[in-house]
Amino acid sequence: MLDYRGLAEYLIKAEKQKQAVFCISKQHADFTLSMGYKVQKELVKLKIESGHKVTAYKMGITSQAKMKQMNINVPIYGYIFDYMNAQDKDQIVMEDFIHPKVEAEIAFILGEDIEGPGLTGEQVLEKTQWVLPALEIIDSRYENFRFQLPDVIADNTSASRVIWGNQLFHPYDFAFDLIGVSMTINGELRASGKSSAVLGNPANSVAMLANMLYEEEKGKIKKGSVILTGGITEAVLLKKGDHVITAYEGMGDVSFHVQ
Ligand code: 0L1
Ligand code: MG
Repeated sequence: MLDYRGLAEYLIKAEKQKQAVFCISKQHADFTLSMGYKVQKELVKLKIESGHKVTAYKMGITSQAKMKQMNINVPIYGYIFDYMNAQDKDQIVMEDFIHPKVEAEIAFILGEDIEGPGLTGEQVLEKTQWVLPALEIIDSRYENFRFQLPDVIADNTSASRVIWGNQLFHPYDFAFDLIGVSMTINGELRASGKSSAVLGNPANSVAMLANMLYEEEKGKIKKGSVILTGGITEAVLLKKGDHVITAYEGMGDVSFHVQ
C-alpha cells in the first residue's frame, strides 16, 4: 500500500522549501484519482495538525478550455488555508513561490448549508449570501508545472494564495454567467474571459462541489463557507515586479503587486 502520509509530507516539504519535486505518478505508475485524494486528505490533516485552518474550498479545472488542455472531463477540488489569504492591493513576495501563476475567479459565500446529490446552480444561488471576485495564485509543487491529474489532486490542486476582492455582491445583483474579465499585467492585456467559462455559470461549480462531496460521503458544505469556483481566464505566469490588475465587469478591480 502507498504511504499516503509520507507522500503528503513530501509535497508539504516541497512547498516549504520552494523546491519543485518529481510527480508521484513518475514513481508510482498506478497512482489513481482516488489515491490522489487520499494523499490530499493526509496533506490537509498535516497542515491542520501544524496549526493551520481551512478557510475556503476551491474548485479547479472547471473550464472547457482547461479540461480539454488536460484531456479530462471532471473538475477537481482542494482547500485554501489561512496562510494563503491576501487582500486586494496587497503585495506578494516572489521568493515565497516556485513558479506562481494567477487566474481570475469568482467566489461564493454561503448563507445556508448546501448538500448533494443533484444540487443545481439555481439552488446554490438561493442559498448564497455573497459573491465576490478573487484572484487565485496557483503554484504547482511539481517540476515545470507538469503533472497527471492524480498528482495535482494530491498537491491540493496547486493551491497557493488567494487575493480576495474587497466588494461583496448579492447573488441576484448580476447574471453571474455574464461577467467579462480582463487581466492586465504592467499595463498589457494578458488574459480575458467570460464567467460562463466556468461550467456555464460559476454557481454550477459550487453545486458540483456539493455533489462531489456527497458522492464521497464527505458531508454538506456549511453556511458561511467560501468557495472559489475555478479559473475564468487562463493562468498567467508571474514574475518579480509584476503589477496585476483584473477588471470584473460591474464588480470592480482586484489587484496585487509581486515584490
Ligand atoms: O485552480 C485550478 O484550476 C488549478 C487546478 C490545477 C491545475 C493547475 O495547477 O494548472
Ligand atoms: Mg483556480
